[in-house]
Amino acid sequence: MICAENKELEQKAKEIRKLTLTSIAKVGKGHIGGALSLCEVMSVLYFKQMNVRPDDPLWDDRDRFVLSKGHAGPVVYAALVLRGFLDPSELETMNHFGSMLPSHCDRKLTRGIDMSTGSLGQGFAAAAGMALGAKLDKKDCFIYAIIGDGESQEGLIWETAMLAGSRRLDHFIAFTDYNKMQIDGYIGDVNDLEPLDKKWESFGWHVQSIDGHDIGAIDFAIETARKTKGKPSMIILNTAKGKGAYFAENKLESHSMNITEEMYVKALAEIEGREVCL
Ligand SMILES: Cc1ncc(C[n+]2csc(CCOP(=O)(O)OP(=O)(O)O)c2C)c(N)n1
Repeated sequence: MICAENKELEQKAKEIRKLTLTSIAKVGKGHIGGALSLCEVMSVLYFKQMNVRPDDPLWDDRDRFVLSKGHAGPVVYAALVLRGFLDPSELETMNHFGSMLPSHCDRKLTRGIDMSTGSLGQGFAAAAGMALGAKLDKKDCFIYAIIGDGESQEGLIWETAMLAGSRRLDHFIAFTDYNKMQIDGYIGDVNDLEPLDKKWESFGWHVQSIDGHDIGAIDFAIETARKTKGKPSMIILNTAKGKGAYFAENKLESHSMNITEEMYVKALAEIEGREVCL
């Protein structure tokens, strides 16, 4: 039973990966690396854990989701399309002038987006505000947020960590996309975060560190976080930047790169498990 459910979520993650790759490849360039590292967590959130209503995206009691590393917007759009918030044809307009799907998330433009993000650190702070507001209103909803490891070099992340810990925001569940790379280098070379788990613990958070591409581990970690009382939760997702696309996986240059038709066709075939002759 549990295995069958995980298989379905793995399939959804694959669909999210394909749509993310396709939408960025159609534009010809974009932040592919930090989007592809998130396909599994987006699958578990949007197809199991999050209490949302595609036909009523502003429903007051919904769980909220904030992609604080807003440059990975395409992976959220892929999940929103598959979950029924957006029409698939809208993806074809992504990042074009006048599109409702800009490269970075914008809550005023896109159905299902709870916060505009792109200036690193700010989305996370806004998400903590949502969690505090929900607590004051005695609402039972959960607030989910994803931050990057490069983003974790921002001071605002740690101001927010301090606030959420001291206010014991136990309906605030955050993830760090720990792909060990940022825009211009390896995290360890630019400004090392280690020991990352101990840092979050010292700010009063419940911390779990897992394989960020393991659907079962992600699901179990969220279940554990939801049951944890009196502390916000940080789930450190150990991921590979560019996961699943041969030209991007674990490559520094995948942060934002050009994608040719040939690269796209080959990568899509690999994700689908097909042979391709070019
Ligand atoms: C406040 C701010 N400073 C700098 C940037 C430029 N910037 C965009 S993405 C990025 C690196 C982010 O790295 P990370 O959070 O690890 O994202 P990932 O590698 O997972 O895509 C930077 C510095 C920004 N968007 N906002």
